[in-house]
Amino acid sequence: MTENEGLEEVGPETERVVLVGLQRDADTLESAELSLDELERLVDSCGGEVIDKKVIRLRDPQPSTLISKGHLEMLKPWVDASEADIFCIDDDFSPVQQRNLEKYLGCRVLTRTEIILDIFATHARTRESMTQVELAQLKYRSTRLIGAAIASAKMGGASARIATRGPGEMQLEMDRRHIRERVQRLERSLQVIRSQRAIQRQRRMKSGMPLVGIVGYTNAGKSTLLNRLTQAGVLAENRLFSTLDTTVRSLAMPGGFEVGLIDTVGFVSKLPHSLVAAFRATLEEITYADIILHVADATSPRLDIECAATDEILTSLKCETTPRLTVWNKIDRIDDPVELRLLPHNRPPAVAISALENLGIAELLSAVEKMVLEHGHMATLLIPYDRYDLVARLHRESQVLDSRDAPEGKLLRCRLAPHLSAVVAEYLYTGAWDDEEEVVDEAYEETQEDLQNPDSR
Ligand SMILES: Nc1nc2c(ncn2[C@@H]2O[C@H](COP(=O)(O)OP(=O)(O)OP(=O)(O)O)[C@@H](O)[C@H]2O)c(=O)[nH]1
Ligand SMILES: [Mg+2]
Repeated sequence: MTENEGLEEVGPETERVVLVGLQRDADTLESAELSLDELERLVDSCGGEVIDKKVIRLRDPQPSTLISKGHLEMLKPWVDASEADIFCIDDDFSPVQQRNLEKYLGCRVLTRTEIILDIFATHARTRESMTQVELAQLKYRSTRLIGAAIASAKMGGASARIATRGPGEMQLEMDRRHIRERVQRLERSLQVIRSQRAIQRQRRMKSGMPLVGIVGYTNAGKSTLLNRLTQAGVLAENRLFSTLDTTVRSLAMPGGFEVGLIDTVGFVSKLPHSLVAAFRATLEEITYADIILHVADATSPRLDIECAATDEILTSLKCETTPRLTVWNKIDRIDDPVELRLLPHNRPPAVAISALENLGIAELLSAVEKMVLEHGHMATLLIPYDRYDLVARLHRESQVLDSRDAPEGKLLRCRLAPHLSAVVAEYLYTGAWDDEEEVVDEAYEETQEDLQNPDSR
């Protein structure tokens, strides 16, 4: 029973949150503090108010409470004095540890993962992202449903909000069988979403437009960059995880040809596995990009950690070999000329820009164009002798790797510049290259079929 029972709802009160960072043996105090600052921003993003925060050394994690008895005795009066509704630790820990901490401290205890899941639940707008978030939450919470999570959700009373959103308390109380059924249903609808995405993707691929994926840590300025380049009108805000969906817009390169630019969900350190798994359909778009733009906030105090987290997630998506351009953003906030000069030499190839203040955008565009041209698709062409103009153009505007004379015309192997793919579509060659069995792989045969019969798929 709460004091307010029977009274009119007067709008949500902000929950009071205290944060505890853990400095493990491998961490410096500074890195633990920076991670805790990020947790503060995460809590802020889901509407909580951080009252106070502390870093403690974690030498010997306790199986029952994670934190040692000594530390707990020190923390208890601090939690009481701050009148906190939520005690949040900057890490993931077991449901048993969570339940014991709640019993001892007398308030709700949350993991970092629960905060991130809650932000996703608050920001999800489309059917796709809502389905993905609900799936991630159910999977995470079902592993913690040994009474602890329910007790935890109840502990805050009717006013508890953070980490109780999404699948509501009622759903949390469903038995495991019900949860399993719901998970299966969500997985099925995600499967439908994935196949719809595949169809859209195929259409884009047929258009021959190269794809450029914008990736990077949350709040790096990805959506601001997409808006700057294409007037896409995507929401860009100073809060973590503004974007949970994928937007694709076409962008004309200085040379005239178009690329598809993709903006998508940002990354964060210790991104929960359940979220990566649930957001596979969204993240998958990146795996089809011909080029990746890694946007990084050049002014972030956690730059190395943020870049490493991005690298790690790209590797887990098997994108580590996709050609990558580092885009150092927010240079309007850097005054030191030496730092500015050095930036493009860090993680090359790289460019330095300000998406907000429109600095370095021309350089960025030419760097993207250069990369797209360099890494254009491989193609084998048979050009009739009366189209020597085309052969000359290919030599000029694409990279011709090999050429030989055949009775019907000139055979060329080239890395095709994207703007030429439509021009030469009718000359794609599927026969054998001299003594080789098959020069052209299945992909080109499929392309050929698609070009002749665009409605076949
Ligand atoms: N000073 C400065 N701020 C920038 C720049 N680019 C983006 N920002 C700000 O950084 C914040 C985050 O920008 P977003 O474009 O939403 O970042 P994002 O990478 O899309 O973030 P998520 O979608 O949350 O992952 C906003 O407040 C922007 O105004 C820049 O070049 N300079
Ligand atoms: Mg965004």
